[in-house]
Amino acid sequence: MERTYVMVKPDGVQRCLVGEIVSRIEKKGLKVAALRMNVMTEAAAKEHYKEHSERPFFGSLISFVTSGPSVSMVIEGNNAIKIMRAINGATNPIDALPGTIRGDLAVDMGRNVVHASDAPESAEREIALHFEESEISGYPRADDEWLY
Ligand code: RTP
Ligand code: MG
Repeated sequence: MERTYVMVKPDGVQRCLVGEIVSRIEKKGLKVAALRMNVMTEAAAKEHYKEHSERPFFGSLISFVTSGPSVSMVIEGNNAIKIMRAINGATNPIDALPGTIRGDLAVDMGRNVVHASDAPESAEREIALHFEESEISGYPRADDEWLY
């Protein structure tokens, strides 16, 4: 089973989209293995997005992502990393297909509602940054045998 880090960004929380987003993930067949709402610290946000630290939008990205509560999750399942990227859709909502979270629920690049790790290395790094291993549950889903 693969794990990935997913966040409902502050705009998604403010727009009351948490239930909608978690529901899409659960219905797909991916397992919510950990979930928490908190305001991300500036230090955590800078570490989380450090690959973008030299980009012109870095400052506004950090202030946005720390501007209010966000929902952090560890999502688990076969191919969870690629599947979550597909569920979220393209970074820019202009390019995000209908049926994806960003395609259905967002209109602006800087307010694109969700985040998901983009590769196994970033998933491992981001999960370790935002969660203790003891916070991640290994419970079976009732429908596991039908999903797999
Ligand atoms: P995320 O990390 O948030 O899941 O998004 P992503 O992988 O699809 O896109 P990424 O390239 O990692 O960019 C991170 C976030 O920075 C904002 N961004 N703004 N103005 C710009 O050119 C620009 N490029 C990226 C977006 O909000 C993006 O989600
Ligand atoms: Mg990214």
